[in-house]
Amino acid sequence: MASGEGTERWRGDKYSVLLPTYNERDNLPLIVWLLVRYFDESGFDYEIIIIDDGSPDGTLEAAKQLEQIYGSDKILLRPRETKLGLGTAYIHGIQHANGNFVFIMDADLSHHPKFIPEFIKKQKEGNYDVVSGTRYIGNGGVFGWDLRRKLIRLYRKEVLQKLVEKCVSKGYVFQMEMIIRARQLNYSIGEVPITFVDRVYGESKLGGNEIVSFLKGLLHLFVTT
Ligand SMILES: Nc1nc2c(ncn2[C@@H]2O[C@H](COP(=O)(O)OP(=O)(O)OP(=O)(O)O)[C@@H](O)[C@H]2O)c(=O)[nH]1
Ligand SMILES: *[C@@H]1O[C@H](CO)[C@@H](O)[C@H](O)[C@H]1NC(C)=O
Repeated sequence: MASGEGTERWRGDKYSVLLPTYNERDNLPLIVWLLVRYFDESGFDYEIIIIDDGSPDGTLEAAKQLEQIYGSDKILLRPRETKLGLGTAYIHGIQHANGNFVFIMDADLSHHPKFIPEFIKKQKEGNYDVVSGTRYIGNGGVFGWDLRRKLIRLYRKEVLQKLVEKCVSKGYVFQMEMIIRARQLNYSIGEVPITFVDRVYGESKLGGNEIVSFLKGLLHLFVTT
């Protein structure tokens, strides 16, 4: 976690989190609450860009409530009319990103925002272009990327822009293609070892304490807004 001094040193960096959503009404408040919590603790400047593609479950309405709660400087809604796919959702999101760094993660709670500060720390350690979550740390220069799984990633914005232009795949293959192309283009890539569990609500990802804390946080919001 950044100390006051560290925060001072890195003033000027801003992190845009891209959250593409399709039918994530139930997950979105929790993921946003966790993101806000970890960013606020670490003291880094951030914004969360929600790209909803006309979800029939009312995700956008939930997102509007979150914008009310956390402020339109923190929660940016950049919806589209129809489901146009994950790849173009990222392109759309980047166009609206004010940060010089961009986090990509799913809103479906398959990624835990608690790793965010570690990604930021790792990026600064090696001045990396990309930081990727990895299940194993390779030795002897062998990268331990787990290509079968979707991961949180942190990109320099201009690097992400170049990569998305080059990628042709759809869906979550797109996320794999991005890291493969990053490697081909010789971008520097840092790794953060992350513990893997399927979903936040799964066996061990989000502990009971965190759920309780989330519910308390929600209650507090209802009382104070
Ligand atoms: N904006 C937008 N978000 C999407 C779309 N498809 C999936 N998402 C979101 O992207 C994240 C990854 O979801 P997945 O369901 O794994 O999407 P996918 O990787 O395209 O895989 P499938 O949809 O299962 O084929 C989640 O936060 C989804 O809500 C889309 O077409 N548009
Ligand atoms: C990346 O580095 C390798 C090895 O140094 C080199 O052969 C290759 O041309 C480089 N690729 C690009 C796109 O610069």
